[in-house]
Amino acid sequence: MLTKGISIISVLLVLASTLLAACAPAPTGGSNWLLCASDSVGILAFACEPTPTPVPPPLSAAAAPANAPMVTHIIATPKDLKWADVPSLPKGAKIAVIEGPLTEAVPFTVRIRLPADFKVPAHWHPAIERVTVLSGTFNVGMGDTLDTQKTTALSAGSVIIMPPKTNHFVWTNEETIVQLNGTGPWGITYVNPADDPRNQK
Ligand SMILES: [Cu+2]
Repeated sequence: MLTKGISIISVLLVLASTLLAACAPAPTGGSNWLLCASDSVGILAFACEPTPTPVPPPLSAAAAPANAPMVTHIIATPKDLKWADVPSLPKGAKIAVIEGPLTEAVPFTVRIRLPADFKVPAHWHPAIERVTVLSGTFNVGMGDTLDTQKTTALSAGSVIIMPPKTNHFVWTNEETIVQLNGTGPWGITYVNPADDPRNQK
């Protein structure tokens, strides 16, 4: 009888300590600790609120390690975007990375802002390029040489999707913002290497 009582108590102790261990306070705040404590006082079988995984810094190139499953949501308003120069595009273009990083085999979402009267010579990318025009006019054409007479004017709301290694070119006559979605690793190769701003140092 006594042995049975002790073994039941030890089982309960193990359960309680397991629950408390699972409810360790989140590094970002202690609110769920309180929630856990009240749960363990009440019904032991109740699981506590899962500890939120630390949020990887969004809008940052160091967001998540390669192939990591997405663990949290990303919300970005236009004022959250951090615009930076794009060494692989002619001077004047800016990029804001929302999801990435572009260098890894993970989904990415970036915004590209092109100034007015801007040209991107013929180039290709190693992965599918999905472009959504958010503002301005994105004039895009297919082929090996930039020809402003052979482009389609894509206004805000337009979409273009290109397979990997599709030679294409772009020009603008007004400031234009597009969103790129794809899966990295991303890159840009100019048909004519002399067009590559990275070669023009
Ligand atoms: Cu492109």
